Amino acid sequence: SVSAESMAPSANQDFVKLVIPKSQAQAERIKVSIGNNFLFRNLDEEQYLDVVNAMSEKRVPNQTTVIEQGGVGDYFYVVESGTLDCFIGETKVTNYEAGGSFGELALMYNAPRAATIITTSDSVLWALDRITFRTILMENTSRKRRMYEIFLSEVILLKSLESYEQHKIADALESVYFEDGQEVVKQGDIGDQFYIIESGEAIVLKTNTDGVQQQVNQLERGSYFGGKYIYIYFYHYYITLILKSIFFSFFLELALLNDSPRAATVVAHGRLKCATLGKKAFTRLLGPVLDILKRNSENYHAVINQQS
Ligand code: 1OR
Repeated sequence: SVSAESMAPSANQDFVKLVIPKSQAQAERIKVSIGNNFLFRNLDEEQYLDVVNAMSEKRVPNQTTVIEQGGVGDYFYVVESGTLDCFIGETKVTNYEAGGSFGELALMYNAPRAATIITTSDSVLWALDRITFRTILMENTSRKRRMYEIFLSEVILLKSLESYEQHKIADALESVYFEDGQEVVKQGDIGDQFYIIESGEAIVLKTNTDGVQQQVNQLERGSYFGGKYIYIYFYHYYITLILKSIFFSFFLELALLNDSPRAATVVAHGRLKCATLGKKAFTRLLGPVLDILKRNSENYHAVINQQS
């Protein structure tokens, strides 16, 4: 059964809250499913409750089309369990698993569905209706995407990405601030954050085996670090151009995906603002991006040239 209650009179829209009754167990499962999803960050208690109330559970067998490209947007979906593939035309562009979400674009822009989404195993989804999505989740999402849009299109590593892929990264970013002299990452620490400089400068310091600390690089807006030391590999003088082009993909891969301690210290030089990404999101979002970059050799050279 579905009931509806009017929203507080203070709101100047005719938003009628949708309340689909749920068991404690269902509410708990929703909490887990959206726990790692960036679109649900920063909701206050009431908004969170409104979202949970409005969600409906959809059990979808394997090989079911959940969204059809060109169709009308009705729901936004969060994956509780199962797996799905996303196709644009005949081409598979991405896939989803527990914690993932899709179907926001048609709701945000009143546009036809941009892709087809099909289950590749029996799945449990939570569907959020268009009105609740627009009323509660959209503002934050589009604000963040707008805020980072220009910035991400300037970051050399991310330049060649489709704007939708940049938007997914924007969803996951958080801004952090550092004062002059403050350490952002420390050599030897095991860290799990990746940083892109939004404004300000940072200095990269490396302590050699004799214990002498030296400045090895200076970073500015658009530079990135903490993704396991991309710059170390490019910066080192003994990596010749030839070596670079042969081993570039290896270095990049290694730089992004290994788990070694921080290879250098990065210190704020003046006030520093960074956009940061946790390791899980980093690997999930930028791991696949590597494949795209690898296919794009022009961009490879751009990256190499910028770093050397
Ligand atoms: P929607 O409401 O349009 C289809 O319904 C959903 O597929 C869409 O929202 C997104 O949530 C999801 N471009 C557009 N939509 C995508 C893409 C995508 N990937 C997933 N969806 N890509 C850009 C291709 C030029 C693929 C990026 C990897």
